[in-house]
Amino acid sequence: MIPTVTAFERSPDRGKGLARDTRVRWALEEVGQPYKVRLVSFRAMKEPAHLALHPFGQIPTYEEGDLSLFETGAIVFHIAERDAGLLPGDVNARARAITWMFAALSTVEPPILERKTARLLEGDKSWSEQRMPTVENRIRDRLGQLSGRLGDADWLDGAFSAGDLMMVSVLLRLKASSGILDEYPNLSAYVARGEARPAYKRAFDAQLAVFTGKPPASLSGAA
Ligand code: GTB
Repeated sequence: MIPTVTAFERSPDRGKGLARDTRVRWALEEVGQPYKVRLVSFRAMKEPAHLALHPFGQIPTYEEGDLSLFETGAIVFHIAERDAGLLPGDVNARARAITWMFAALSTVEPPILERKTARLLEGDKSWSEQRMPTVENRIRDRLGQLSGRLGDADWLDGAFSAGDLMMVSVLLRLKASSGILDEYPNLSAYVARGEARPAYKRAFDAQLAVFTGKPPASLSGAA
Protein backbone atom coordinates (compact mmCIF):
# COMPACT_ATOMS: atom_id res chain seq x y z
CA MET A 1 0.00 0.00 0.00
CA ILE A 2 1.37 3.42 -0.99
CA PRO A 3 1.31 5.82 1.98
CA THR A 4 0.29 9.47 1.66
CA VAL A 5 2.21 12.21 3.45
CA THR A 6 0.97 15.77 3.88
CA ALA A 7 3.23 18.75 3.30
CA PHE A 8 2.94 22.53 3.08
CA GLU A 9 1.36 23.76 -0.12
CA ARG A 10 3.68 26.73 0.24
CA SER A 11 6.48 26.16 2.72
CA PRO A 12 7.66 29.32 4.51
CA ASP A 13 11.24 28.17 4.01
CA ARG A 14 10.82 28.35 0.21
CA GLY A 15 12.10 24.82 -0.38
CA LYS A 16 15.05 24.72 2.03
CA GLY A 17 13.81 21.37 3.32
CA LEU A 18 13.29 22.51 6.89
CA ALA A 19 9.62 21.63 7.19
CA ARG A 20 9.18 18.26 8.84
CA ASP A 21 7.75 16.39 5.90
CA THR A 22 11.40 16.19 4.72
CA ARG A 23 12.22 13.82 7.59
CA VAL A 24 9.39 11.54 6.63
CA ARG A 25 10.24 11.70 2.92
CA TRP A 26 13.85 10.88 3.81
CA ALA A 27 12.85 7.83 5.87
CA LEU A 28 10.62 6.58 3.05
CA GLU A 29 13.42 7.08 0.54
CA GLU A 30 15.91 5.23 2.78
CA VAL A 31 13.68 2.13 2.88
CA GLY A 32 12.69 2.42 -0.79
CA GLN A 33 9.01 2.93 -0.12
CA PRO A 34 7.20 4.98 -2.80
CA TYR A 35 4.77 7.53 -1.40
CA LYS A 36 2.24 10.13 -2.39
CA VAL A 37 2.11 13.69 -1.14
CA ARG A 38 -0.98 15.75 -0.45
CA LEU A 39 -0.25 19.46 -0.21
CA VAL A 40 -2.24 21.47 2.32
CA SER A 41 -2.66 25.20 2.78
CA PHE A 42 -2.34 26.87 6.18
CA ARG A 43 -6.11 27.35 6.17
CA ALA A 44 -6.88 23.73 5.29
CA MET A 45 -4.61 22.58 8.14
CA LYS A 46 -7.01 24.11 10.65
CA GLU A 47 -10.17 22.70 9.06
CA PRO A 48 -12.01 19.60 10.32
CA ALA A 49 -10.83 17.23 7.58
CA HIS A 50 -7.16 17.83 8.45
CA LEU A 51 -7.78 18.13 12.19
CA ALA A 52 -9.24 14.62 12.06
CA LEU A 53 -5.77 13.47 10.95
CA HIS A 54 -3.72 15.85 13.06
CA PRO A 55 -5.23 17.17 16.31
CA PHE A 56 -2.83 20.15 16.33
CA GLY A 57 -3.52 21.16 12.75
CA GLN A 58 0.01 20.65 11.48
CA ILE A 59 1.97 18.78 8.84
CA PRO A 60 3.18 16.16 8.26
CA THR A 61 0.60 13.41 8.58
CA TYR A 62 0.93 9.87 7.28
CA GLU A 63 -1.91 7.74 5.93
CA GLU A 64 -1.56 4.11 4.97
CA GLY A 65 -4.78 2.16 4.56
CA ASP A 66 -6.63 2.29 7.88
CA LEU A 67 -3.63 3.75 9.67
CA SER A 68 -3.32 7.47 10.19
CA LEU A 69 -0.36 8.95 12.08
CA PHE A 70 0.97 12.36 13.06
CA GLU A 71 4.23 13.40 14.82
CA THR A 72 7.38 12.85 12.80
CA GLY A 73 8.97 10.78 15.56
CA ALA A 74 6.09 8.30 15.46
CA ILE A 75 5.93 8.30 11.67
CA VAL A 76 9.65 7.70 11.15
CA PHE A 77 9.60 5.03 13.87
CA HIS A 78 6.70 3.29 12.12
CA ILE A 79 8.51 3.34 8.78
CA ALA A 80 11.72 2.09 10.40
CA GLU A 81 9.89 -0.74 12.17
CA ARG A 82 7.98 -1.86 9.10
CA ASP A 83 10.73 -1.85 6.50
CA ALA A 84 14.37 -2.85 6.70
CA GLY A 85 17.12 -0.25 6.44
CA LEU A 86 16.72 2.16 9.34
CA LEU A 87 16.95 0.00 12.45
CA PRO A 88 19.49 -2.72 13.22
CA GLY A 89 18.35 -6.34 13.64
CA ASP A 90 20.15 -6.83 16.95
CA VAL A 91 17.71 -6.06 19.77
CA ASN A 92 20.08 -3.97 21.84
CA ALA A 93 21.46 -2.03 18.87
CA ARG A 94 17.86 -1.38 17.80
CA ALA A 95 16.99 -0.03 21.25
CA ARG A 96 20.02 2.27 21.14
CA ALA A 97 19.07 3.59 17.67
CA ILE A 98 15.57 4.35 18.99
CA THR A 99 17.15 6.07 21.98
CA TRP A 100 18.99 8.41 19.58
CA MET A 101 15.68 9.22 17.86
CA PHE A 102 14.25 10.26 21.22
CA ALA A 103 17.42 12.15 22.12
CA ALA A 104 17.20 14.12 18.88
CA LEU A 105 13.59 15.11 19.48
CA SER A 106 13.52 15.47 23.27
CA THR A 107 16.99 16.71 24.18
CA VAL A 108 18.70 18.33 21.19
CA GLU A 109 15.80 19.87 19.28
CA PRO A 110 14.13 21.87 22.12
CA PRO A 111 16.95 24.42 22.62
CA ILE A 112 17.23 24.81 18.83
CA LEU A 113 13.50 25.52 18.59
CA GLU A 114 13.72 27.88 21.55
CA ARG A 115 16.20 30.02 19.60
CA LYS A 116 13.81 30.10 16.66
CA THR A 117 10.92 31.13 18.92
CA ALA A 118 13.07 33.76 20.65
CA ARG A 119 13.99 35.33 17.31
CA LEU A 120 10.62 35.08 15.62
CA LEU A 121 8.26 35.92 18.47
CA GLU A 122 10.40 37.89 20.90
CA GLY A 123 12.93 39.50 18.57
CA ASP A 124 11.25 42.90 18.88
CA LYS A 125 11.32 42.96 22.71
CA SER A 126 13.75 45.28 24.46
CA TRP A 127 15.30 42.35 26.36
CA SER A 128 15.59 40.01 23.39
CA GLU A 129 19.23 40.72 22.47
CA GLN A 130 20.25 40.36 26.12
CA ARG A 131 18.59 36.96 26.38
CA MET A 132 19.97 35.53 23.14
CA PRO A 133 23.42 34.48 24.48
CA THR A 134 21.70 32.39 27.17
CA VAL A 135 19.47 30.75 24.59
CA GLU A 136 22.39 30.06 22.26
CA ASN A 137 24.59 28.73 25.05
CA ARG A 138 21.93 26.15 25.87
CA ILE A 139 22.32 24.93 22.30
CA ARG A 140 26.11 24.90 22.69
CA ASP A 141 25.80 22.79 25.85
CA ARG A 142 23.93 20.12 23.94
CA LEU A 143 26.09 20.29 20.83
CA GLY A 144 29.26 20.06 22.91
CA GLN A 145 27.97 16.89 24.54
CA LEU A 146 26.78 15.43 21.25
CA SER A 147 30.07 16.31 19.58
CA GLY A 148 31.98 14.58 22.38
CA ARG A 149 29.91 11.42 21.99
CA LEU A 150 30.15 11.32 18.19
CA GLY A 151 33.91 11.85 18.24
CA ASP A 152 35.37 10.85 14.89
CA ALA A 153 32.71 8.22 14.15
CA ASP A 154 30.58 8.52 11.02
CA TRP A 155 27.29 7.82 12.82
CA LEU A 156 26.10 7.82 16.40
CA ASP A 157 26.05 4.07 16.99
CA GLY A 158 27.53 1.90 14.27
CA ALA A 159 25.72 1.97 10.93
CA PHE A 160 23.43 4.82 9.85
CA SER A 161 20.03 4.46 11.54
CA ALA A 162 16.74 6.25 12.15
CA GLY A 163 18.55 7.84 15.12
CA ASP A 164 20.99 9.54 12.75
CA LEU A 165 18.21 10.49 10.35
CA MET A 166 16.43 12.30 13.15
CA MET A 167 19.56 13.88 14.63
CA VAL A 168 20.79 15.18 11.27
CA SER A 169 17.29 16.54 10.55
CA VAL A 170 17.31 18.43 13.85
CA LEU A 171 20.82 19.83 13.29
CA LEU A 172 19.96 20.90 9.75
CA ARG A 173 17.50 23.40 11.19
CA LEU A 174 20.39 24.99 13.08
CA LYS A 175 22.72 24.94 10.10
CA ALA A 176 20.24 26.94 8.08
CA SER A 177 19.84 29.74 10.59
CA SER A 178 23.03 30.25 12.59
CA GLY A 179 26.78 29.69 12.57
CA ILE A 180 26.66 27.66 15.78
CA LEU A 181 26.96 24.30 14.06
CA ASP A 182 30.27 25.42 12.47
CA GLU A 183 31.76 25.62 15.96
CA TYR A 184 31.63 21.80 16.02
CA PRO A 185 33.50 20.52 12.94
CA ASN A 186 32.64 16.87 13.59
CA LEU A 187 28.93 17.72 13.80
CA SER A 188 29.12 19.80 10.62
CA ALA A 189 30.75 16.84 8.88
CA TYR A 190 28.10 14.51 10.34
CA VAL A 191 25.32 16.68 8.91
CA ALA A 192 27.12 16.83 5.56
CA ARG A 193 27.29 13.01 5.53
CA GLY A 194 23.55 12.87 6.10
CA GLU A 195 22.89 15.40 3.32
CA ALA A 196 25.12 13.42 0.96
CA ARG A 197 22.99 10.29 1.26
CA PRO A 198 21.14 9.63 -2.01
CA ALA A 199 17.90 9.10 -0.09
CA TYR A 200 18.21 12.52 1.56
CA LYS A 201 18.91 14.14 -1.80
CA ARG A 202 15.80 12.58 -3.31
CA ALA A 203 13.70 13.72 -0.35
CA PHE A 204 15.16 17.23 -0.55
CA ASP A 205 14.62 17.48 -4.29
CA ALA A 206 11.04 16.27 -3.98
CA GLN A 207 10.14 18.91 -1.40
CA LEU A 208 12.00 21.60 -3.39
CA ALA A 209 9.99 20.67 -6.48
CA VAL A 210 6.83 21.70 -4.60
CA PHE A 211 8.26 25.20 -4.30
CA THR A 212 9.74 25.53 -7.79
CA GLY A 213 6.89 23.73 -9.53
CA LYS A 214 9.51 21.79 -11.54
CA PRO A 215 10.00 18.00 -11.39
CA PRO A 216 12.71 16.85 -8.94
CA ALA A 217 16.27 16.70 -10.29
CA SER A 218 16.84 13.24 -8.83
CA LEU A 219 14.62 10.20 -9.25
CA SER A 220 12.16 10.15 -6.37
CA GLY A 221 9.78 7.65 -4.84
CA ALA A 222 7.30 10.48 -4.42
CA ALA A 223 4.22 10.15 -6.61
N1 GTB B 1 6.07 17.74 16.76
C1 GTB B 1 5.51 17.82 15.44
C2 GTB B 1 6.19 16.81 14.53
O1 GTB B 1 7.37 16.51 14.75
O2 GTB B 1 5.55 16.30 13.58
C3 GTB B 1 5.66 19.24 14.94
C4 GTB B 1 5.01 19.43 13.60
C5 GTB B 1 5.22 20.86 13.12
O3 GTB B 1 5.87 21.68 13.80
N2 GTB B 1 4.69 21.15 11.94
C6 GTB B 1 4.84 22.47 11.38
C7 GTB B 1 3.45 23.03 11.05
O4 GTB B 1 2.59 22.34 10.55
C8 GTB B 1 5.60 22.38 10.07
S1 GTB B 1 7.24 21.77 10.35
N3 GTB B 1 3.26 24.33 11.31
C9 GTB B 1 2.05 25.00 10.99
C10 GTB B 1 1.23 25.30 12.19
O5 GTB B 1 1.59 24.88 13.32
O6 GTB B 1 0.21 25.97 12.00
C11 GTB B 1 7.98 23.14 11.29
C12 GTB B 1 8.60 24.14 10.38
C13 GTB B 1 7.85 25.12 9.77
C14 GTB B 1 8.46 26.07 8.95
C15 GTB B 1 9.82 26.02 8.79
N4 GTB B 1 10.47 27.00 7.98
O7 GTB B 1 9.85 27.70 7.24
O8 GTB B 1 11.72 27.11 8.04
C16 GTB B 1 10.57 25.04 9.40
C17 GTB B 1 9.96 24.09 10.20
